[in-house]
Amino acid sequence: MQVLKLLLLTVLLCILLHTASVSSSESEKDGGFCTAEKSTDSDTGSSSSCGCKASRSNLKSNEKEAMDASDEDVTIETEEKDADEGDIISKNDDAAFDPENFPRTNQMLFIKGGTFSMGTDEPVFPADGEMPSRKVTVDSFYMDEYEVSNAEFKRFVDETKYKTEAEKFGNSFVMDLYVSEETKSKITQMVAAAPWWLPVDGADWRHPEGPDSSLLDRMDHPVLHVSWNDATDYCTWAGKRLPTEAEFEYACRGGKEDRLFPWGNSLTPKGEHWMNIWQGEFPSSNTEEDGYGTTAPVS
Ligand SMILES: [Ca+2]
Repeated sequence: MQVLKLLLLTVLLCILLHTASVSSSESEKDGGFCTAEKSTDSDTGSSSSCGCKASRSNLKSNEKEAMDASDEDVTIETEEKDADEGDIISKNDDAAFDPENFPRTNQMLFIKGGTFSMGTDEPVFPADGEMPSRKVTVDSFYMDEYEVSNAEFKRFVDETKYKTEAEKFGNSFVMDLYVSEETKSKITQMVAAAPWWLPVDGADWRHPEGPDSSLLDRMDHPVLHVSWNDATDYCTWAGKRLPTEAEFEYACRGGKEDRLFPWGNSLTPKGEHWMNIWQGEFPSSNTEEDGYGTTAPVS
């Protein structure tokens, strides 16, 4: 049951992150990972930009740091590219990827509440259960501008010593196209309904494709292998909460009605890729025409 549960949560997170990537190209109200209620912070006499009742008293200062850091160049030590695989993994697990080297990505945007058409009468995949289209009203809220990066998640783990459910279970599901042959050779089980998701021992947020993978050059990519429980605990630490499905969809739509994407209905406006999805034959071949085979940087 734990394996099945993790599979479902992994798929759910991929969908959420994918949707967030869609919206991050152009929308000012793009999706994120955490959200917070609109508040005037009257208790503190201040008005933080996120408005949330932060459990971390330094949230406001952190956000200022984020704004200050946003103009700084991101520096990744390139010499690590020359290290051998084992060395890379050990460095990855240590302080070599100090999140202080990365700009904060916990900025929030205010999204004014309203009524919108949620779902669709013309679903691409009816099994997703997104039909019919119905009117839904949401209150104003704040939402993270970016998905939670590996660097941001590492701050949480470093501070709380948190263990994700994938780490506790000892495995998670990975797309077979991105699993090494050595790792594949150790897999003895598959899920008949989705054989491209392989249960990989040792796959977790630090090792997205299994024990022989690392976060090298991906600290600014969205964290993976995070369950709903993990995400909820992260948000609590950050003084926020997860968005509801309605809030998330409302934000991702960017104020548009009856549009497939925040910018309109064209998959590739001006012949350009404005979002990171799969190109090629799913699930056997990804041509990566949009520049990314898996995740893309969150900002
Ligand atoms: Ca892609």
